[in-house]
Amino acid sequence: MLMRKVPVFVPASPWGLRLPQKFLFLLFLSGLVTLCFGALFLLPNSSRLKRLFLAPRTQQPGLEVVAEVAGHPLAREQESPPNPAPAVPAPGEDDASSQANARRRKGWLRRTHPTGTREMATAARSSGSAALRPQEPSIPFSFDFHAFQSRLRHPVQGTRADESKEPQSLVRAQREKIKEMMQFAWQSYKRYAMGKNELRPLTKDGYEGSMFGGLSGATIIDSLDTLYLMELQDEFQEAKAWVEENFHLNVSGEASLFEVNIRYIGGLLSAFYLTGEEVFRIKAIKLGEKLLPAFNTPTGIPKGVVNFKSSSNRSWGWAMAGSSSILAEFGSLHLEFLHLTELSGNQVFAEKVRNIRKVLRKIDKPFGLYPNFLSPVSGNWMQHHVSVGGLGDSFYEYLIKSWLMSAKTDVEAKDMYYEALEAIETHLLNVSPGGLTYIAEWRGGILDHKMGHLACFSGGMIALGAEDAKEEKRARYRELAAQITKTCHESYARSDTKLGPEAFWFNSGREAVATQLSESYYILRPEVVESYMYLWRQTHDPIYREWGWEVVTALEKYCRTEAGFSGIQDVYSSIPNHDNKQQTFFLAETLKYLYLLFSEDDVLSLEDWVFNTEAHPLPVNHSDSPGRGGGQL
Ligand code: DMJ
Repeated sequence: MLMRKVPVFVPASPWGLRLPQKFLFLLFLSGLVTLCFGALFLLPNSSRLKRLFLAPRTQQPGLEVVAEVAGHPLAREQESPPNPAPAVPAPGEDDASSQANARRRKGWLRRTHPTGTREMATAARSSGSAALRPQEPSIPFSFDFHAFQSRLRHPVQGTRADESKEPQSLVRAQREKIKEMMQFAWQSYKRYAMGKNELRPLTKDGYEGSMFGGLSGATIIDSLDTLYLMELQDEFQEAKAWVEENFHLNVSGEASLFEVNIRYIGGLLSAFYLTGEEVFRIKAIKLGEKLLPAFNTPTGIPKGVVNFKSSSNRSWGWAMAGSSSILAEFGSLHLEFLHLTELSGNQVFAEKVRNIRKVLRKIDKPFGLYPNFLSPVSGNWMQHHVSVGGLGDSFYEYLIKSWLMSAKTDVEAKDMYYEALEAIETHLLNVSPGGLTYIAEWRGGILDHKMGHLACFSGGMIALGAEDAKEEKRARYRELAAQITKTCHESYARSDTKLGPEAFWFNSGREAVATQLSESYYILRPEVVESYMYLWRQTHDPIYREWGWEVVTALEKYCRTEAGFSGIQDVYSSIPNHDNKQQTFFLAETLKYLYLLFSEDDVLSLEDWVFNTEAHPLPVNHSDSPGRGGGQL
């Protein structure tokens, strides 16, 4: 019996069966641990697990975003990276920050070359510049920025002229002067109004206005691509840092669908396509989503105003007593909305604008013309006022540009454009007794013999569309574009300041001049220089650069103030009465088009880009290029 009482914890012998069992068990356990840990690094979509196990600062800032930009599946589900990029310090800050700034600048330069996307990604990673703010959720997408950039046919900033051969060339000096104007406009805005929508240069303060529903920084977002294009690196970084740190979308006012789309969404989309910086893509899409309630109408034709707080909509009170949507407003969404779908994978944006097209296609057009007021409830025209100036203008522009942006596959847009142009030619086009060609306004068959400054974009539009017209019309459209642009130049040349009035008439022997003070103002608008730019690219006739330079000279003389550029109240008075406003489109459009007028044709080549109506370049869908990934455009 005693013999049976062996203590259980004493091995029968040191080399008995229990020890090898233990050894094997330990071996198995350690193998299991190694396998699990290794899996963290080997399995796809493991970034969340990594974050659990690795201290945030051991990850490279922005790495996942860069992977996402390159279409890497690893990043699809990632949340915002833990270390957002620091804001760029203002010039004159301490040494450490200027070194960081210099590093960022270097990265920026490398990112400008479209074929150097690998370098761009590296630069974005090393500067942390693609990082999002922690509260900004990522939006999964499969857009391959690398493939997109490799499809561009020209470098964004053009091939470099050999400047050593022509160091003092006139055109280069002119371009530099325009760049200096942009720098001055930006610095003035930054100094007195940073973060506000616009600068008031006389009172040296900022102005918010009521068009943007509480969104801020309209000048910043409208300026991003111009700063980038002009290689104003420090200024571009300042603008980008503001977007990263301070551009908040949780606002609750009433906004103009049109203005938010063309300025904010257009500006953010361009900034994304030029740089690949994720922050611009995310904010463009998020803002696009905030605009969608405008489309909640029986026809799907959006109303002009959207309430960001209640997600309700309404028409402008002045639009047929609040009953109408405006042709130029709902007709100028197509380019941006297709790109929102392209960059988000969300079909809703494309569906909204395709529906607008469908409604317009179906509805009867008086004499083939498109009136400016349409009921979003019944889908009927509310008044027969037709104009290629205000209220109508960019609707026509977006038809021809939709055709071009689709790499000439959107035949419906093309047909609609040429049919509309035929009708305009037949019913609105006139030649004055003095031989000036102009496009009048049409009110149920009666003509107003006037052109608005806004209508002067049409010279450029007709030039842009001339090449794809029926063969027998091509020369005619080229000539028409040149004639209209000449008339718009006359409206400048006939004023004391050599700047053009808001509207000019062809009546009783007075031609291309405003007839009352209320139409004599100039608010830094771009349409005339926009046409000079397109006509220059089409003809290379030096007259367009001469005319463009006249505008530069006049802007310097009459619109430049101590603290920025300002509009003037009367172009017929050589003693300027400033309106105290530096409009955002002066930086987005007027200065950009002037700069392009004095640049080579392959800078933002028209083979690669279409400009939205706020001059923000959006890429053409080169579907014939290898690597094209079934886009929406
Ligand atoms: C810009 O905001 C756009 O060009 C728009 O289409 C019409 N007008 C202004 C500039 O004049």
